[in-house]
This record gives sequence, structure tokens and C-alpha cells, in this order.
Amino acid sequence: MIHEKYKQLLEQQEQLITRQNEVNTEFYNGVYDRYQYPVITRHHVPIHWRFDLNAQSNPHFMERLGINATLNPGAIYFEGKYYIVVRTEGLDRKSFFALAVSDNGIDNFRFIDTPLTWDDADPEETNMYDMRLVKHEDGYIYGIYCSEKHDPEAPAFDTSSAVAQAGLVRTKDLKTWERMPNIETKSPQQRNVVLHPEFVDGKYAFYTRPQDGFISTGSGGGIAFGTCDNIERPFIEHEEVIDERRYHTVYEVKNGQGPAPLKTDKGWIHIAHGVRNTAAGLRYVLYTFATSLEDPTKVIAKPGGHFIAPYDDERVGDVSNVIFCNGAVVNEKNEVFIYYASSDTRVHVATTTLEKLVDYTFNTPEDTFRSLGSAAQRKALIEANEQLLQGK
Ligand code: M1P
Repeated sequence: MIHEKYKQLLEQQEQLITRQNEVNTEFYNGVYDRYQYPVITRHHVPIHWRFDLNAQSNPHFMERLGINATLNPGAIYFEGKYYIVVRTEGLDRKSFFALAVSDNGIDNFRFIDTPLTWDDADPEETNMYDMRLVKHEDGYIYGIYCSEKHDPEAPAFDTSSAVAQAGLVRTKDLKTWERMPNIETKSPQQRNVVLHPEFVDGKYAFYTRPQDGFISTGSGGGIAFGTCDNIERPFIEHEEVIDERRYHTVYEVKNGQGPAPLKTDKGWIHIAHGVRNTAAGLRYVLYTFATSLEDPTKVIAKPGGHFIAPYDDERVGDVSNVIFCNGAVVNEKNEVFIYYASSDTRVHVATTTLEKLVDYTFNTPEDTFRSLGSAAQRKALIEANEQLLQGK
């Protein structure tokens, strides 16, 4: 017999899922819209994924497998719908991937099927997270995710150091997934590995983030570019850093490619995350840059400062002061949906257009890397505006 409490929780959840999301009119920057509500929270996870519904085996209707957070989704626009593959973290700290779908990309996201599983290619793999979903021109949809295990070289007392590598899966229908070998590079650790959607000189191309340590990038770091011949035995021989970290910027401590870059007439638009240190810990924000269509290793535009940073309630969560993005999609109207998580806790959407992203990325002043340079930039803006206001 189904426990009577189930119906009540289901009704409450249905109200949450079907709630209309509106643009947050208190926020304006002309670049993108923010929305009133997150698009996915842990409360969206189906009741029957968390509770044993049976009144006999669960008389107190206890949540048997709770969810701690829903964050960092990969995203794809597929057959006219908006799919996100959500990093869904249980109370046991393990993340798994779960698909949620919406007709309009801004509300009514609903988890479907069951959590994604595939053949176990690496019995040492402990945690999986942050999948980038990419429709490649070879016809497959690839998912690259962070595959993490305990560092086998850590001393016995150190039970927290981990090694991160890039796990690889592929599908054609978002239902059946094929686990492929991990992507190998010469770097001891990898996170934020992303597949470029097109072949480059006939090869599969990737954005990587070589690093020495687990949290710290050590002597590595920066967003790198590399290619491989065979996606079924993926080995990236050479990684060339194309977007470095740099002192006194929003990507001073580390950075990483977000979703696969978006193709425009002017170049590939990248949404990346940058990290800096503060007295309150690391602060993660998003920034953009553009690379050349002819040579994807060449950065051709890069605005100064952040593109999206934690805003109001977004500042607080499991890991506060974090905005992270690994999913963005473009629909047939060239509208862009950027799915980002705040403070490693819940998922939001920001909407814009390709045209606006190009304008922002190519026409926002670059970082001058010095305060006097920034002051001069602002002074020039003020003086030009004053002339305009005085009708000169
Ligand atoms: O906690 C913030 C983010 O930290 C990591 O990102 P990075 O590898 O760039 O430091 C990831 O664990 C990410 O999932 C998380 O949101």
C-alpha cells in the first residue's frame, strides 16, 4: 500500500515544478536576463527517487535516500526541447547524473527516466560530476565528466586527496549511453575537459585544464587546447594553454572552460569560470572570451572582469560565493540559455542572444591589468557621455 503522505508531497512538488518563471526585473545589465526562481533545486527531484513509498516498509514515511544538492548541469537543445544533465548529489556526497527536460528552457523542468548509468569501465572511480554535453559533427552526443578517485599516492593518513580525470560517454538518443575509456593526457590531473563540437584539421579537439594538484592547479592551470585522432582510444598528446590565469584578475587562481564554445559569424564564444582567492575563500565567477573560427587556439577578444557573478541569494550555499557553468544551448532563434549553478547548490538560467553575446564579448573593454588603466577607461567613458549629454 502506498503511504498516504505521498500524495501530499507530490501535490506540493507539482506546484513547485509548474510554477511560472519570470524575468527578474530588479536586475538589468543589457547583456542577459536573470530569472526570479532557480530552474532546478533538490526539491525538484522526484519523490519516488528519495522515499520508499510502501507504507509497510516505511511506516513513518522517512526519506531513505535524500538529495543534498542539484548543480552544474550539462545542457543540450535536442528535438525542440531543453535537456539538462544535472549533477545530483545525494546525502552520501556521491554525485550522479540525471536528465531533466523543459519545453521552454526557463521553467517546468522535470526529471525523467532514472539516474544515468552505464558499464563500469573503472572500478576505482568514486565520484562523477560536471558533465559537458556536446553534439559533435560525427553524429554522436558526447558527455565528458570529471571522474574522481582517491589519490593512490596519498599517505595513509590523507583520506581526502583525490585524482581527477576526464570520463567519456556517448549517446545518440539521451537514453542509451556507451561508456568509453577515460581521456588520457600527460597531465597528472584533469578537470573541466570539454569537446569542441567540430573536427579541427580532421581531428577531435578538446579544451583541457592540466593541473598538478586536486584543488590547486599547481604549476599547471589555464584553459588548454589539444587534439586526438581516435575518440575510441582518446589520448591528447599535446596541450597548448590558450587562456592563462593571471595576477589580479577574476581568473587569478584558476580557470576552466565551461560548456563547449558557441559558434558565431565573428568567432567561437567561450563561457568560462575564473577563480580568485579572498579572505572568505575562493570566489568563482564566469567570464567570456572569443577564439578565431580559422584557428581555435587564438583568442581574439576578451572582456575585462566577470560576466556572471553570485547575485543576492546566489551567494550562499554548500560552497558559498560560487557561480559555475558547464551547460549553455542555442535554439533555432539564436536565443541562448545559460544554465549555471549558484554556490554548488541549485541551478539557474540566464537568457540572452548570440548577437548580444558577440556584442558583449567584442565590445566590452579589456582588462588593463592596472588600476590606473581601469580609471582611464572609465574617465574616457564619462567624458564621452558628458559631451553627449551636453549635446556637443
Ligand atoms: O566548488 C566550486 C567548483 O569547484 C570545482 O571547480 P574547479 O575544478 O574549477 O576548481 C568543481 O568541483 C566544481 O564542480 C565546483 O562547482
